[in-house]
Amino acid sequence: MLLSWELSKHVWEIVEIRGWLHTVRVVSANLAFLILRDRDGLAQVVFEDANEIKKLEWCLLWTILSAKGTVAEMPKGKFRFELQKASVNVIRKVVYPSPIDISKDEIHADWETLLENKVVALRHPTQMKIFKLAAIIEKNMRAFFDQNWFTQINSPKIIGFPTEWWAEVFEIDYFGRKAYLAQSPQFYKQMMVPVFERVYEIGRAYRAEKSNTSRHLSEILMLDMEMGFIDSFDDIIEMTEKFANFVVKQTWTEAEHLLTALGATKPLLVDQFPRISVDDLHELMLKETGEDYRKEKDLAPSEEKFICEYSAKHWNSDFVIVDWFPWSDAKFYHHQNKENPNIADRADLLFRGVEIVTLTQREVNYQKLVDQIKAQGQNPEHPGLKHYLDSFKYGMPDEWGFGLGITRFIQKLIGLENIKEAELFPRDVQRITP
Ligand code: AMO
Repeated sequence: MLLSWELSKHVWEIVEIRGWLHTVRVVSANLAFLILRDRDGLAQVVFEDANEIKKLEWCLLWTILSAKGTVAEMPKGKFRFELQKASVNVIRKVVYPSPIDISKDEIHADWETLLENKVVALRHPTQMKIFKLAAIIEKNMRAFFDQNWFTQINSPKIIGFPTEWWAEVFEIDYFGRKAYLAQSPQFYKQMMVPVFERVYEIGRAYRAEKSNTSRHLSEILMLDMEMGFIDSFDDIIEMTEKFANFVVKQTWTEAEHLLTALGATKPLLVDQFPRISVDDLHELMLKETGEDYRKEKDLAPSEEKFICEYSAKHWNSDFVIVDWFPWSDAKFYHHQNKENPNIADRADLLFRGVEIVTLTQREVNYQKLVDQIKAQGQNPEHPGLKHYLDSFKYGMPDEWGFGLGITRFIQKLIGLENIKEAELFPRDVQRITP
């Protein structure tokens, strides 16, 4: 049994392929064209025998079948290789009409209909390409960290204290106790630094996002890394630049056919990403657009969009780093800058209009961390914090790390309008099915 893409290697041989009925067009009693879909793509099968064509009667989309015929090379047409003089074996007939038509180059259905019928929509070749590509991107992310002596970990997703603060956390009833769905593996990846020194995790994170935007989901796929024993903030920036360069270049080498078919354009890439501080960005924004965000602690979405466009135009880079965020907006695990206590040792990596990575140096001094927790009105004795804090008592080196929203990165790399298009079964305020 061959796959559709293998036909080119068997011209004039009799071969068999198997898959799902994608479309069938009966031209006459003695001529029918069937398009069969398998895991790798589509293949055309031509029937010239009335008895074979009869077997296809009442077979609807998704009928499972195998077809045997002679491979021919076609000088023109959509399919360069096809099966001719074919016979068919109907393995499992489908008699329910498909809820959406996926036989065309594009799915013509509104967003809700598409999401509601995801089970079928995912079988469309464009959808298949998106998620094939997502798998390749994720594999390349792993490859980078594996090559740089990181150990992969898996941390719990039901936890005792919200890692990224109380806003946007899902509280759950855990056998009568209060628990939370992990917003990130933050505490756990830090606790693993004294064990492996360099760790990474690719896993689910949960954010109770009430806003229905094109860049937020309630369940996301995140890449988290954490490393000890580096000398400065610039070292983690350099690691992030190398990481992004590696993943983009490797993905383009490996999957250019998928990226091209999806209409993706290769990012503008430089070895060292342009950097701008939050304050300078506020000033630049004011100067260029008249919008004043100088009193804001974080970046406004319009500023993220602006600086990405500015960077592409003036600095030839689709990636841009914004650094020196105000200390007043820091999380308790962030490190306060030594020279300037008004800023945190934090930077965000922006890509094509959105923040995709937050990276920070961590506070590793046990007493200072306890004080920072108290300063934010929290109790360091909380059982959900105790074990995290313990790890700083017993030999924690200076350490840094980042969290990257994989789904957002895939969205922007392919150029998808909505983040939901980059998730198989997206979760948002309305949707917990399919
Ligand atoms: P942060 O909260 O900034 O940092 O999250 C890191 C990255 O995750 C992505 N992201 C989201 N993507 C889609 N929908 C959402 N609701 C959503 N929320 C976050 C973004 C963001 O840049 N613990 C820190 C990281 C660290 O310091 O290591 C953290 O979680 O791309």
